[in-house]
Amino acid sequence: MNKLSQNAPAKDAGRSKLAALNAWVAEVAALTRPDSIHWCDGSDAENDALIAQMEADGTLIRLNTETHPRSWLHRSHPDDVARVEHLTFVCTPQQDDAGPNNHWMPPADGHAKMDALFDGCMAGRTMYVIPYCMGPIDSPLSRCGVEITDSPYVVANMRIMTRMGAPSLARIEREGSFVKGLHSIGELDPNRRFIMHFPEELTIKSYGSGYGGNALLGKKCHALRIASYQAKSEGWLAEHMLILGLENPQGETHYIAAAFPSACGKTNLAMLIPPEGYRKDGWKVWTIGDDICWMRPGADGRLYAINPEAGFFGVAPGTSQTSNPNALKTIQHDTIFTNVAVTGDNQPWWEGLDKREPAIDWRGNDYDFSKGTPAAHPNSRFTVSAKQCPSYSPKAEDPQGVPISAIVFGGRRASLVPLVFEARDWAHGVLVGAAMGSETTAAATGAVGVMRRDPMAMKPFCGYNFADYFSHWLSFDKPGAKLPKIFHVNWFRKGDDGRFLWPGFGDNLRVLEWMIKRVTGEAGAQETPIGNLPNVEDLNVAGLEFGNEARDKLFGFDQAGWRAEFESIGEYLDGYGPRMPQLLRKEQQRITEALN
Ligand code: OXD
Ligand code: MN
Repeated sequence: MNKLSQNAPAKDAGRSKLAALNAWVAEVAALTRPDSIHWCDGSDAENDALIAQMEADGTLIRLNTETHPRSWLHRSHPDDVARVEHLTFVCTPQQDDAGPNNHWMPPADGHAKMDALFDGCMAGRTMYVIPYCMGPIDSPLSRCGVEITDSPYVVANMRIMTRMGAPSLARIEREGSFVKGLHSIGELDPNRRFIMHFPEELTIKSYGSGYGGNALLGKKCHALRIASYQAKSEGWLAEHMLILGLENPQGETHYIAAAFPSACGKTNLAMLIPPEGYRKDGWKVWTIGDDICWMRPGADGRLYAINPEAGFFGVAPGTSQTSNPNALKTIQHDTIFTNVAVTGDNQPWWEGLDKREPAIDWRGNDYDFSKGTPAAHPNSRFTVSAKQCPSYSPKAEDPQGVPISAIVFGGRRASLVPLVFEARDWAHGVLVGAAMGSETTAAATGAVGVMRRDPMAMKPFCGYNFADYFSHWLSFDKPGAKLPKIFHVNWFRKGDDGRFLWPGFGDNLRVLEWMIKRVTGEAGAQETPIGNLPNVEDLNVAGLEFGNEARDKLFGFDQAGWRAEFESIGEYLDGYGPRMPQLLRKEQQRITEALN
């Protein structure tokens, strides 16, 4: 037995609320047959021992200790670098409950398939039991889970991404309920890889991958797929959204939740540094979260949100002093990098970081410039505690969450979609979210740059039928509700020459300011069938220069193009059949008529 495996199991008490947990751990151990079992307490000593073990066996490579203290590089199996949507299943008794948006399997078949893979898979390995809490440990909005895994890399990442260890176990003991997540890296064979969800059993089984979204089960599997299902039955929302606070010169802070598909700039927006003029005037952006948002109505009718995560699992390529200086500061120490390149002096490097030359590529080979392939994997990542971020808000730890003033949807759209528009009311806003489209990115395996509908950026993450999900969203509009305004943005509109028309990054603050001024009734807009668009003069564009093409495309609206778009949205909604809420269909028809 290694040093880590000598700790005692959780307080054994057949009578305590941990009985169910103890029984499940015993059942999993009987199936997977590990050499030893280690209950994670989340302590520094435990982490140090795990890191030392991973450094010794080559799982982690120490980076330059002067420039990046206590930071590590992990090189994954080259076939295991992203989420695998085609191998991700939602197992409900009725296929219709999973919906056309999910791959489906009957629960009994799902369990049988997974249990056959798990049979004996931990022989020769240590089985780690990770109690964790998604959200501040004392928040009524938080939920607990336990992940069992045979990957020490997963343990080290879960320690950063969640509130993991003894306090979570204590909460599980108090509450008695938790989400069960069983994970094994198996043989890392793409042909023996599945990520299965059993929402009605609050259970996840994941085999054959060590990649974040497939293996850190607190993240996409629990906090989105299982939580979205729980949220529907309990009257809240689990969303793929960043949360930020926008503080104005008067010292008032408005909170904004924004949904963008994976690798579309959520981390950059969440950590935005305002342009110089704004900074001088006293504007500030506070980071609450960069990927996931759980919201529920408070006693005053507003939606209150928490970030269930405790860290960032951010996309490295493109992160730079220009795009996200706060992220660069955040990842300067105590960070795990996965699949980045390294420089000659062993510093992490990725495309877009700076002009230095990488020496070793993400696979560990000497970097060969002549091949023209990227040195870092396009989906290379950093895992880092949110507390290291200079803009991290103390309100992120508030058990009550923060009140949301605006919800933003957005995607990568090279054409048609203007910079920003406002939905006229909640139902229209739900349609705007449901109709969202975006070009695919490297965050999932498969083709990149293909436009697909990605409602509320939840296409890969909604744990049940999208038609029911849209009904659930619509149900929040009831007497007494004080719902946020809903907006749509597109930072990625291109001109005829293929260049981006909007500067993006810090300048996105100008758009956020307009949104908050719409909320407070201080900014103007023109009404159009697709929603309220700012005139150029409604936005503070001081210091920016736009040619006619940029003005037209960013602030204008192309009626014929939108007519075609709404026809395609109608067809998309029809794909969900009779479960699609009539109200959404009516909204689509209302706008189609206005466009005609
Ligand atoms: C992520 C993703 O890792 O969306 O956040 O893929
Ligand atoms: Mn994400």
